[in-house]
Amino acid sequence: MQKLTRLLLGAATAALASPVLAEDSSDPIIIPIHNWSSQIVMSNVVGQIFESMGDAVEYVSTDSQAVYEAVRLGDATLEVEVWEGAFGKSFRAAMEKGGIHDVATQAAITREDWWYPLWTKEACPGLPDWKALNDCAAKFATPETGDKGRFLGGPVDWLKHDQEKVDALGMNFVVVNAGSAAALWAEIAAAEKDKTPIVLFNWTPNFAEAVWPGEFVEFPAWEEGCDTDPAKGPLPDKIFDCGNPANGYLKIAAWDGMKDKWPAAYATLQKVNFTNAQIAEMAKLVDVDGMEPEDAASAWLEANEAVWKPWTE
Ligand code: TMO
Repeated sequence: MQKLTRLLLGAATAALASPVLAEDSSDPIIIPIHNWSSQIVMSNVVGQIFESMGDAVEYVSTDSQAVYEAVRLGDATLEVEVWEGAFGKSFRAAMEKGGIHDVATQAAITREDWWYPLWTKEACPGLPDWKALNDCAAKFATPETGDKGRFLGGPVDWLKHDQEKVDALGMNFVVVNAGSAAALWAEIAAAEKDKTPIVLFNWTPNFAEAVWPGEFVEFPAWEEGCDTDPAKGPLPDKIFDCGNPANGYLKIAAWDGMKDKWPAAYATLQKVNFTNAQIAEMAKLVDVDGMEPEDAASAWLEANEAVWKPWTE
């Protein structure tokens, strides 16, 4: 009897000394999906990792700017790809209101900006300098843009402020927004046939860099506040007189309530960390190999257990 009491006391003390994490809620973790492939595949990768831990997951198509407000309110649980260039501003604004926080910075270094496939340089030898691009604007003219050059921007929700940049720098370009990421790739592929010069929005990490060697246009370097403070950037009375960050972050964001509602999933999310090469590969599985994002995620997980299994421990 004394022995049993001692055992029970011992067990109780051990339980007190190492508090057991509460179990994850059985409610689904809501993962938002956007309109470029790496984000969709990475969301499925993280979602399938959570499912392997016994959590329920639901994917919801969400506008890539509005998502920060959705996460802040707990309507979505997390965001796996916070690109500094496109979403830094919306993320900061949501954090200031409260309810969303910065979980981790991934290893990947990101860049999003005007870009051209290398054959374009033959028509415009001063590239990548933006002034040289501007001098060649007529080479990028289309029936739609008259004697000005066409810049093919991404879908509008990526909010790249290309028109503001054209206005601030006085460029001879017209901004035309593509309806989807797939439309960007179709335009590069079409231009490739007869090596037509083309300048469009692109980013890294992405599959495109392995398919079409190319370069980013070098605008005046980004500095903090260039998008809000006329004094920042080379022109004293303009905002957006600069490029996007050339060494941008890729962060993970989460709803503040996630760590209490799904503590195990949250602990894993804190360890999720992808490199440029891994993210480019995720995009390739869909955009080059034609896989469905869900299957691409399963294939990636199967081939990379050594990478992600430790995140669940
Ligand atoms: C937001 N994106 C990565 C497509 O530039």
